Amino acid sequence: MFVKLLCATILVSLSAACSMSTQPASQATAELKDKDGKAVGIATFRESGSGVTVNLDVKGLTPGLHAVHVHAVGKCEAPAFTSAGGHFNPAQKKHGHKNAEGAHAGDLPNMLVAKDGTGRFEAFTDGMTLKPGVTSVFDKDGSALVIHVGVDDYATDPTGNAGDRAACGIITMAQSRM
Ligand SMILES: [Cu+2]
Repeated sequence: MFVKLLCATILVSLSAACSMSTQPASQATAELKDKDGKAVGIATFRESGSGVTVNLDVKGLTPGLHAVHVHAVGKCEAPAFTSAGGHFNPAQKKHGHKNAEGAHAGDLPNMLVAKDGTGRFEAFTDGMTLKPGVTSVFDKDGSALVIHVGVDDYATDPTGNAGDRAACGIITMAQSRM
């Protein structure tokens, strides 16, 4: 019985490896950590024909509204996370959905964190892709999901006046699930 189970496990891993090498990514994740290196949640990215749906599930953050962006570099060096660069902006636009010259591809809606420090979020964007291309988050230096201490005003270029960076996670291709 044990041997049979083991074989099944190996088969599953092999088929996952095979499909990864032949299919473009349709799903990605980012493990979010705060400035102390504590895990504070996960971001999931799912690509469909028309865009990418971003889901966040977080804990241990301060209650209230927080800006959420995809930043241009897949590097999260605590405590300031400035290593993640500015907002992901392959189209060279200005910041914010209320900005006439906006928005950055990485601009996402604010997320509400409840009194207990948890928050959930779902947003859809057609500004970025997971598959290769000019708007792919998997460009040469990768990309990161950043949650800010403050609120995005959706207008102030280039940051949305969202304050320091509270959490950061490198966007990583997920193993495809069959
Ligand atoms: Cu940001």
